[in-house]
Amino acid sequence: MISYIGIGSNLGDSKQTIRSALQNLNAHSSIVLESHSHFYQSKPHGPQDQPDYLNAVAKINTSLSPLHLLHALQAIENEHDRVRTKHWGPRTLDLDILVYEGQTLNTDHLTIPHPYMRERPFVIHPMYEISPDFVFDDGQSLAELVTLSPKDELNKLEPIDVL
Ligand code: ROI
Repeated sequence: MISYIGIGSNLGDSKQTIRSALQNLNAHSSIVLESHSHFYQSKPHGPQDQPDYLNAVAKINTSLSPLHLLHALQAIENEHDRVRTKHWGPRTLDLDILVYEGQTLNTDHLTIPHPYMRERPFVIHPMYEISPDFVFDDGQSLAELVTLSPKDELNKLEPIDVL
């Protein structure tokens, strides 16, 4: 199944952390990394009293169920010594399931599609870069969201070798 993963970091060496997280995804026996976006630097959404973020989006192919995928992502977060002191506070690594092919889910642990993704430029623009034709199950296209979403908040970094 195709799934898109949002990746964020704003503590430590974020570029190295995201690069390593992409490698961890690809190294998982039930995950194939299909593609990933450039890395984008952005101001924090929500609480402003934290460092700028580095964000990227990965497209994966996986045989894991959404819940098993969530657990695999949490294991990768933990490998990166994720410290999370407060809700919406700074973190070394954040991996979010954005969408999972053919699934809508609304549980305490997991909501798919990700409830805030459509209003977040740091998700919309990187995802559009790798899947410009993507359309949500309700018919809204990523292309339309991109026209509504300010891109000037994002600073696209030079490509780096990941794999
Ligand atoms: N802001 C940005 N720019 N990038 C993120 O990944 C991010 N993640 C979050 C909050 C705190 C909402 N803000 C963010 O969880």
